[in-house]
Amino acid sequence: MEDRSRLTPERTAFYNKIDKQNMAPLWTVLGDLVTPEPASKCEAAIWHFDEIRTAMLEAGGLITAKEAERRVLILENPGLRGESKITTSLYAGVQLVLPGEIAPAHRHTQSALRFVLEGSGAHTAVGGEKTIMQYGDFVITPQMAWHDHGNETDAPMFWLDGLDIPLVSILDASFAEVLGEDAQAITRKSGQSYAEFGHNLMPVDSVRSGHVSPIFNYPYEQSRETLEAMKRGDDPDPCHGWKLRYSNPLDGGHAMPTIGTFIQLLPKIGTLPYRSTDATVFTCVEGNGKSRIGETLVEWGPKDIFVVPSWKPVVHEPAQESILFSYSDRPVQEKLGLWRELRGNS
Ligand code: GTQ
Repeated sequence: MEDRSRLTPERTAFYNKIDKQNMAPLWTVLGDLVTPEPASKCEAAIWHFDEIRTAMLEAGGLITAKEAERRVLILENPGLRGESKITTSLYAGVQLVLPGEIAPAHRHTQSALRFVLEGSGAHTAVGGEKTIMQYGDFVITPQMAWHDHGNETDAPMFWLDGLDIPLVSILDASFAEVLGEDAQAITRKSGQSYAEFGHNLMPVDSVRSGHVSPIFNYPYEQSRETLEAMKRGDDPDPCHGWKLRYSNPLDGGHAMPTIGTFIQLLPKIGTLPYRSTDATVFTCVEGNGKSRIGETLVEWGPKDIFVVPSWKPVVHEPAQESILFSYSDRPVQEKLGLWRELRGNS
């Protein structure tokens, strides 16, 4: 085994010769390509919101949302610097829209989620409908849907952006265009999608395509109420506490085709070790505590963002009952038959 990477003058000469023909030996790299378990460059890491917020307000003085198109600071995984990735397959950024600003309409094949971190009452428009955003709301921008963001309130609005940019990039499937106008035409009443699809009912002749949820704002108030109801009725799961998956009412699947989204209530007693192949981005919505991610300890409070790499065991130790929102590439791995989990210490 160990011998196969050893260089001899004959082997070196051979490798140099075939190198010019765009060929390379598999046996020197096989162990790095086909690993016995995930070997990711993605590292456990945390970003504290107060630091992000300070930097974002500084960015706010340097460039307008309109000039930037999207005024966002990318959260770059320390093991993947320069790649605009928070995990190997997903992107994260924090976006700031200041009072009176507009982030102009564009669309792209990448899907986006927003998770509101600060501010109340700014809007995003998707498919001709505006949704007003509040703390803890989970908002979807489906692929190729025109979207623009605006803030008519008198306070800055911050949200976490999660996109499948690296996934789309590896598939070479990126298409994007700008509308050429700041805001798209509004053709539907604000809240109409949620009214029609958010209550176990849907228009009888709805012809919406199934792969993305027609609900594009899952209000926090509702998610929180559901967590509380679950807590009243069920014991906590030892690894997750009380955990919900945001679902698509059309088929019960994930709300987005490429990004799985979750919200969980951690009991004060914390959780047992858990690992899964979907590297996961977390943000704390309420409470505070610590998480042990392999050898790394992260300490989080509201709006802090941390990342758990693929197959790294995670244990959550909240200081009090706490709520975490999270997202990962789980839907993709499930569709491909790749998703795995391991509960407990085994
Ligand atoms: O709001 O459309 O963080 O296109 C990165 C790319 C946000 C957006 C990002 C985007 C957007």
